Amino acid sequence: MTERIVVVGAALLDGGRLLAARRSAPPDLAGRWELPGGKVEPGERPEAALVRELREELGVDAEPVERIPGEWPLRDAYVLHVWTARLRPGSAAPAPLEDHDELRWLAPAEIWDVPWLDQDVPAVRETLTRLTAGRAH
Ligand code: 523
Repeated sequence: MTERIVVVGAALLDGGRLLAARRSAPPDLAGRWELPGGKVEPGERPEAALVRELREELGVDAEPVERIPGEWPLRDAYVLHVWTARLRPGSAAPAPLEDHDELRWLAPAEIWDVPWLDQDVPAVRETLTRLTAGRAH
């Protein structure tokens, strides 16, 4: 049986806006926007992977808030799990250090202004529902 590998994605929220990150690689994903994150390493808790990936990719100190229910298939044996997350006090502002070439903080009315990866769309839609319901900020 093929092993299932969880990829964690962060719906990083600040001031009622969602961070979107434009991928710079690989070529078939470059130019599309995603919830930043990456693969959970063997033995690693997914929440710890989320914090690690956000530090590596964006240079931020973040904390997971809550899991968005659901999981979405990616290529091969990967599945995407998403958490809302927020910056810890004193964190640096996010910067595109690796994997991305542009970042945007999107207000609810701007969420669909960028071409998200197809597989991220359901979680982005759910995040938007929470933002507009005032359940996340
Ligand atoms: N996705 C994806 N959406 C999404 C993420 C974070 C990842 O579709 N929000 C896909 C893209 C890749 C796979 O999941 O096919 C792994 O993501 P990647 O490359 O960001 O994971 P890393 O950073 O762990 O990968 P390495 O650079 O190989 O360490």
